[in-house]
Amino acid sequence: MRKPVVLITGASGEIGHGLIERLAEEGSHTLVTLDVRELPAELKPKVHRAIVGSIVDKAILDRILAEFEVDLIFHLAALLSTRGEFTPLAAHQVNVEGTLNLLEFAQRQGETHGRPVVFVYPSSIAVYGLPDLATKAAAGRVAEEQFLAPITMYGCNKLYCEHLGRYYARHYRQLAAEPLAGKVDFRCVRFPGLISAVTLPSGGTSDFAPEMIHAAAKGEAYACFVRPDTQIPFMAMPDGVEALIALAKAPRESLRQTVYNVGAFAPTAEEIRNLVLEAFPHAQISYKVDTKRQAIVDSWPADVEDAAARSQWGFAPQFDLASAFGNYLIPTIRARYRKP
Ligand code: AKB
Repeated sequence: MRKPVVLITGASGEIGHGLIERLAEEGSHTLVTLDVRELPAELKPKVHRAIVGSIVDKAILDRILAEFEVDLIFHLAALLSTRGEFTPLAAHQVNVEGTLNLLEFAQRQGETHGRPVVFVYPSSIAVYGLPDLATKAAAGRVAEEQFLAPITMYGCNKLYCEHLGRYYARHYRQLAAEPLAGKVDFRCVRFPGLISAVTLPSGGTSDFAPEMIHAAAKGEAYACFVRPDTQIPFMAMPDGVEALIALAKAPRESLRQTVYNVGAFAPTAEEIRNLVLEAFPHAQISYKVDTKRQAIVDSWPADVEDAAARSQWGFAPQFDLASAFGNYLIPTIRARYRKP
């Protein structure tokens, strides 16, 4: 009686835009979206239902449970690191309580239709907490089990939700008379800074990269809020979307862990600036370091070790630094702001 669908939360955000385009292109899923903001008009024809509401509203999730049969969830809704530092309790409510609501929703879906619900969850390099720059430089490419000491509310939220997902997948109500775990097939990628050519950055601390490019393309001066030597891993948004889809499709038996690093390239802010100046020679890009946001980015790894994702479910980013800029970011962003 219930319509089988894929549920995407946070669908109006940076990742959601690309994910909806790709899944609609594939055409093999009926999409239902949930976001506190209206779904952008250009995406609405690609989805079956665009619900405006919050993941913290259990009544909305109950209504979705009653109407739709969900086998796959992409849970993208989150308040990112910078925004979360201005409203830490709101970040906890959305990022943790909202995610707990979604995990409980997935559990109930699995109990009603009898199949595991694949729950794809984007975590972040924000779960890492390198104690100082010397340790960050020595650590190089950080593995999933290293330096898990986040210094932002967002990073704390993401790390705790990784554990929540593992609990639902393996240990849920383990003292019950009947086994109830296993209804939620939790799968998580820890994203680096994602750079989209299509959507504008929204409240992240890795946003200096996309902000710099978009400002140059608009002919606006930009003061980068981190030092020139600042290095963290990044990824072009299309590769982030492909990673979510590939992880969702991976055969259960091929996955030997629940949380995976994924990376593509790890430039310094100055290397990004140089690439932007190559494309926009008149761009005015200065540095005005925000020491507090700098401290957040300095706690994140210079790069990540992602061999497990590559070997267990075939993660393979299409874009390296040069092609991300040359073939995706610069041409798409330039076209976006080209004056008619
Ligand atoms: C942020 O900057 O908060 C996010 C992230 C790195 O997860 N883009």
